[in-house]
Amino acid sequence: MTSENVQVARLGQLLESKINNRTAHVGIVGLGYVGLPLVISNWTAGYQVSGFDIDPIKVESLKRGKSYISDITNTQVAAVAHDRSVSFHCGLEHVSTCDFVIICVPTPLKHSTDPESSLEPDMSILRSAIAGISTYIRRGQVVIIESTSYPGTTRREVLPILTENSNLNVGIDFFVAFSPERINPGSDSYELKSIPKLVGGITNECTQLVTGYYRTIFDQVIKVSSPEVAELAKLVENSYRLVNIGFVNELAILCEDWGIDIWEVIEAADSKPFGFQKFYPGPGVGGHCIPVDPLYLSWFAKETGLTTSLIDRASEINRGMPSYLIRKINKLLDASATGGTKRVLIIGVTYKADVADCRESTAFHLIEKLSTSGFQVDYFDPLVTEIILDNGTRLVSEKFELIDYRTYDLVIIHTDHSSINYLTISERANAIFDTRNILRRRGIVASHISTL
Ligand code: SAJ
Repeated sequence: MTSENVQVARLGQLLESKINNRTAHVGIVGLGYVGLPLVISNWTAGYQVSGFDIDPIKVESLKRGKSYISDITNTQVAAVAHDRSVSFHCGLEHVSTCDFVIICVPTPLKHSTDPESSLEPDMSILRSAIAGISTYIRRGQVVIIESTSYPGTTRREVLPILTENSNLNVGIDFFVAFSPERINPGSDSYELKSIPKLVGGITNECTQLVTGYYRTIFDQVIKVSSPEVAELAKLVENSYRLVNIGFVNELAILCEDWGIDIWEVIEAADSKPFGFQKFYPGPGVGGHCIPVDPLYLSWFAKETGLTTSLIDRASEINRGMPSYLIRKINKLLDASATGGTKRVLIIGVTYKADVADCRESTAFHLIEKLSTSGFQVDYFDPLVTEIILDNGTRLVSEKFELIDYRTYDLVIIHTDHSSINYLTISERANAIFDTRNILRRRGIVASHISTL
């Protein structure tokens, strides 16, 4: 064996022993909906854990045992925060004491107030986090990227930053891999550890070490041949959803003209026991993943002189749904033409049912478009007490029991939270536009209720 191989073997053995006897020190950079559950998973597995976040409010909240993630309880955070083996930091200097450093920072799109404009990746947060840790990276460490990004990010964006200041050789002195997050917000059907974990290392040694580590956290770890495969697999998972949601949204618009019930069509197609997964039309696509990640793939294709016409068109259809809803709402209200300012009540403003998360929620685009069209807009959401629109307007949720439905020309169901009393709404509202078909799914059908 060459001296290099001996060195790698020794480093690998040292890390493997730290994994096996749980003496490894795991650093998690970015304590959001991905990083915070990982802090808890690593603590549960018995590791020493350091959490790092640039937001001092988050760090202080965690130190006080308080959660800011809807899927993580205060009890879970308190158990972790009061344990001597866990610490939370704003600065990154402690990274040098970690054996594993997992990067879970956001990779959003560049902000645009126009929901129908084309968007580009915003890599600034990831680049800044990597530059930050590169100061403290040392021999023998393992760096894992979990932040979603386009193929080649780990190899061509992250690795050069890590090596330029450290003179370390990847796969020899330190190890780097990509492993996509697969968090499922608001879902209790899949516990984090039960969701299979993909791992693609820069070298085989990188893949081996990271796989061995994740096997102490996740039930199933799947090795792939490169970081690019792991990066692209994540984008494929979410592009699959974006395209199929775009497909049913387009169908909903066509079925409106054809006078065919799209909801019945979907259930009929779903009677096929194989080769079909149902998606539902809606007010558009929100959340941190589905409207965002596929555009990293679309952008990467364009950067390489190629196109992803399906993703682009699906994204365009989904982003156009709020405008389509406005046209539909105008038709519904013209039908009940009464003078004066039209008042509408939005039910549910989060991006999907039963999560207190408004990121990329189409409710905001809908409210802004309604307001600029002269409507008086109120909202009710049991999980969100107030919202701030892009233009700075602050809205406070109505109290369900105090809503006077007679004063609204139209009630629009945007998010179908399961806790809402839809029967009360259906009995008291003058007219309802149910973009989720939740009323019919609850057996509530009436002439004053319309849907997509
Ligand atoms: N939506 C529709 N019609 C559908 C499904 C979703 O309009 O048939 C809308 C939702 O209302 C929401 C958006 O699309 O606004 C995204 O919904 P989602 O069900 O995909 O939920 P997310 O964004 O929380 O997606 C996450 C993803 N998880 C990861 O990326 C790690 C996704 O891969 C999961 O499949 C999804 O959770 C899930 O199944 O809950």
